[in-house]
Amino acid sequence: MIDLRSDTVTQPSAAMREAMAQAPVGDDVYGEDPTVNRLEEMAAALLEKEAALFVPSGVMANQLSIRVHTQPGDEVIVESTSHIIRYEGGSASSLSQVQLCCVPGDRGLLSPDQVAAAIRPSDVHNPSTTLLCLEQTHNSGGGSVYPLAKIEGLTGLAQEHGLTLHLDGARLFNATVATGVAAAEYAKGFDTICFCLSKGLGAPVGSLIGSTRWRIAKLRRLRKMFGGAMRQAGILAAAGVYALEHNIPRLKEDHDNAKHLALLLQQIPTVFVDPDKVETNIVVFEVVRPGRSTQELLHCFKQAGVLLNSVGERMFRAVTHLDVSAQDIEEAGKILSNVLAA
Ligand code: TLP
Repeated sequence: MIDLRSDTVTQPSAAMREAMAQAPVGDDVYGEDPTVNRLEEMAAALLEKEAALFVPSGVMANQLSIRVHTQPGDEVIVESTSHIIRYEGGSASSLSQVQLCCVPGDRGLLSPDQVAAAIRPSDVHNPSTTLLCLEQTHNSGGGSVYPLAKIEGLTGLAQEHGLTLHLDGARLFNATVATGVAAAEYAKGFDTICFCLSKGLGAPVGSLIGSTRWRIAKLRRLRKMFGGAMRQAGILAAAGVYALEHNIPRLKEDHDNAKHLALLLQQIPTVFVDPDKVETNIVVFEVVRPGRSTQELLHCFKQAGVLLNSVGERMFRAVTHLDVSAQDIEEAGKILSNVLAA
């Protein structure tokens, strides 16, 4: 089975498991886990932030960040198809009691004009717009990369209006590898920035949030409150240390594989895809063949040996990752072509 549902499906390698088995550990709630401390220091250094916090998931990283920046009743600007609005179970409204102002972007990317129009004027009737959240790379946008200049425009605008800024950088390193821009450059204007270890970097668990020392202290308390403080978490953090040391540059292979898959898909008459828009490891494509439902198509692909996710009516997402080789991509292209010709 060629599993292209997500880069979250990656298995920890033998070397990563070995690093986990050997990790020195302690009780992280007491701040005594040397491997967690090491991972947090590595993340802070990569992001050039004062400190970082290890949390169990990307959703928790986003939700803790929203909580730390807002008061109940505030409004948070997000892109309409962002992970925060689509895939986090409505948690911003239940855990932080904020409302989300959804602005539709171009492949997930917002412009400063759009954000400026969404910021509420100060008026007793209006919610206070206090936070802008961006996503790098943009998942539903098809792995699109926010150019640094655009980020700088948005962070500058938000700062002028007194907004705080959070970056959901679940796939931040896909952006750094695609563009050559350092993670710290992208991180600069953000008050909090998170990235995931459990996607293309191949670790089984975990995300990191980078910020100032005082905000990380607040986030640490909130993490406890949200039930995300862990004990001998070094066993998990060791996988993260390994991932940061070994698995960043190889993301380029995933990007090459995604581009190649898009080129193969483009040759199928019933598929619409633009390979020029594939910048990182996500390929979103449309099947324009009427007659079979999205679920039926997913089932047929699976029967033939390829797992995909749907992201809309006859819209599919294929994500490349470290457990998928160039040969698997050739094979997947053939399988999808045969299924759609049948
Ligand atoms: N994305 C998952 C699903 O939840 C959709 C995937 O398969 O792509 N931010 C972004 C941009 C993400 O893509 C994800 C996961 C998260 C946050 C949440 O990370 P986890 O799953 O660790 O909570």
